Amino acid sequence: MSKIPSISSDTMTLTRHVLAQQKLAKNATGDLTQLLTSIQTAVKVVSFAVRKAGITQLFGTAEKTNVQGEEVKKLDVLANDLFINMLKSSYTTCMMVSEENENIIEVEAEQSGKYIVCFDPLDGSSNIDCLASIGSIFGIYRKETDEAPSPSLGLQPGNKMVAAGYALYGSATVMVLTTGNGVDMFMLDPSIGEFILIESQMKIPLRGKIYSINEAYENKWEPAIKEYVKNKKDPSKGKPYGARYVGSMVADVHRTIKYGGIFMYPITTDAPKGKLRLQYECNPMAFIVTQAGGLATNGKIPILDVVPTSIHERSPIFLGSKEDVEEVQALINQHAN
Ligand code: AHM
Ligand code: MG
Repeated sequence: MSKIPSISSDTMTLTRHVLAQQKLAKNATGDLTQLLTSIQTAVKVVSFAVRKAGITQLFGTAEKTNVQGEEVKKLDVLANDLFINMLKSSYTTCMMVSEENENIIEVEAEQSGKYIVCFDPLDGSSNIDCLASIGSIFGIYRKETDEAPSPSLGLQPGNKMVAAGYALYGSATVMVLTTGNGVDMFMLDPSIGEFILIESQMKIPLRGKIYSINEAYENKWEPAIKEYVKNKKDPSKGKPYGARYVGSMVADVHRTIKYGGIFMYPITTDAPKGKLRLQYECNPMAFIVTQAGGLATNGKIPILDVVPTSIHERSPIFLGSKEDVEEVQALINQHAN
């Protein structure tokens, strides 16, 4: 008689996990659970589309039009539409800020809710065509007043976030999430289409052995960053670090959380404010890393304390293991004095 493979009958799914947390929170209405469910749906479809795009490219089965005869959407446009449509129809969101939209996205009154969501629907898009890892990033804020949606409502500092997460479309699809009570990781099980809890209360090592920065810009860095990276390669300053840089923030930050070390995107002479965006790249990652016991700074103050002045504002960022971030910060301070 053939045996049924062992299947858990008590799997901790992402939705179940969020529901359990909601039960613990005072005055919870279930809206955040609903919101996160809508993001999960967007992420599942993006994950499917990313895998399909890979196969399409490898086997040359590109369809130029879909069944309705419409042009097949580019992945980043598709991901953006998915996030917007799923969030709108969750009845939990009043306003969105997306990397793909110059202006805020307002939700009509009938569908509006109390949350503001800032997201980068498909980060690392230059990696799509070579099949390297890409991701989605999001940060969730509460609308604290009765004001109508406006860009100024999207200018809350990161320390006001109620939840943040990212999805990594790598060799598997994972979602890493915090609602302010630590960080948990869920892996998409394609056989049941559910995110399953695989690591609870993730903790970033106190110190790592890897630095992650685009070293091609060395000539454009400030002296403190040059010195820091030089030190990391100098055997007389301790065991040299390894270097890793995917060029996809989600992949680089995920590795940093798992293995420890530091991820840096400092200012350069070409990008005097840094490259990465505060509201939907730096802040959600800073919240997650901080919740995992690490640090995230812009080189002056914690990223989460920066008060944004525009929705697409850029910021330099140094994040990762506590001791590694403290070390680069100490050098930056030393050079500033
Ligand atoms: P994108 O939002 O246009 O994809 O750019 C963001 C990406 C990050 O994922 C990554 O950390 C960074 O840009 C890499 O930039 P660079 O190629 O300058 O090193
Ligand atoms: Mg991006």
